[in-house]
Amino acid sequence: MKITDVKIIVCSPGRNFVTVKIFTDEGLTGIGDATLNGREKAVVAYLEDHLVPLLIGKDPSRIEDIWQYLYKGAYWRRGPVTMAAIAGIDTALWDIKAKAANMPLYQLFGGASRDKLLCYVHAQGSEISEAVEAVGKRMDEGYKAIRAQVGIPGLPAVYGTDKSSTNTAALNALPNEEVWSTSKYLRHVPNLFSALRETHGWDVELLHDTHHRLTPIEAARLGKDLEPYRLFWLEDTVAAEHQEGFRLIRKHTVTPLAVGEVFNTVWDARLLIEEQLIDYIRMTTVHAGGVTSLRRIMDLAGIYNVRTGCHGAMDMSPACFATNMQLGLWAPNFGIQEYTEYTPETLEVFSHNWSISDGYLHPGEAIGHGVDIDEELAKKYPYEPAYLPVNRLEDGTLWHW
Ligand code: KDG
Ligand code: MG
Repeated sequence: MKITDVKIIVCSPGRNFVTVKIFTDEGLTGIGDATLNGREKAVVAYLEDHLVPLLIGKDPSRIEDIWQYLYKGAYWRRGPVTMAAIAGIDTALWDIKAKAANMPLYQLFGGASRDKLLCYVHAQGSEISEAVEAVGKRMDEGYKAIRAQVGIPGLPAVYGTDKSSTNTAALNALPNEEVWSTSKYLRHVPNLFSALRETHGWDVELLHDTHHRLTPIEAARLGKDLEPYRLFWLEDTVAAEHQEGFRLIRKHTVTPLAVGEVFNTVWDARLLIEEQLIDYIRMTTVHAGGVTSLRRIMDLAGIYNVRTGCHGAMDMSPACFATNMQLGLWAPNFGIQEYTEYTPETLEVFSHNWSISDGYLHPGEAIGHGVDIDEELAKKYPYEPAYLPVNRLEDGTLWHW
């Protein structure tokens, strides 16, 4: 088999998505997600100018060699643009390999380790009472694990509490500016989880995302303050360029820690995993360089009792989400999969095979990873410039968003 063509398809059926579609001389095609929110066109240029020309005529079954060629052969390794581009190609190649074998992708990894995947959904409110009600609604829908976020008194809407800033195709051609105060946040968040346990009891798993805003000692404080409420995980407490910072957090709290949605290679997580400084690794197919590398990272994590919890926000396409699920079905150390609903338009453009019931994801038995793109329909939703927000402290200092 030979690769005859590679198309890069950009569409915005709710969010911008970059999709790699690989064609072969035997008629098999595969798709992969290469979306990098807010930097989509940088990935498109990297793919079109530098990677696609290298692929024409190559044997698509030699996935490992192609991955190594694209990673090592560039000389300039790592980074979100590079790794998202490699991921798009790698995922499409795995899709083709599974189709050639006439199997769902998870079978190529060694088969299923479980029947269904526990997932978590989001619930939020501008005030505690609203967030408590939102969590209750999610429980009524059958979800067993829920990420809860709440507005902070004295601050305008913060991350995860205002749908308009994070959850729709971000509406500004330039980034929104939000305001942040760590001390106000640290004082308020434990009240949310106290109210949640008081109202909803202990039979629901609760998660929380700090979105990289704390220092290690502040994260240690938050982890300690949340201990009485037994969270499933506390996510992204600190910006993790400084992996050693987690040693300090770990020393002070038994609240389980999750991190990694912005990581690109195993090198971003090696120390965290090997020293067992985290409990869940959040790396996801598209931003971690595809199936070839994420599978290795998951295996490394498993050796050190770190479980998976792939980033599953709606700013990665259904091709990424479905591939995460294929890996999740296999991974012996699967933990949980984030699930945020796609727009109906997205699900029309990307045909899919998964279903959800009673708080679990069912990846389905479609051949390949199970997602395809309707190219004609995709043309109806052209790219829209959109940025994630930025954050400033109350005195104007630029902070982590
Ligand atoms: O593009 C950034 C989003 O995917 C991110 O803000 C969502 O933190 C997130 C999460 O945990 O889903
Ligand atoms: Mg997050």
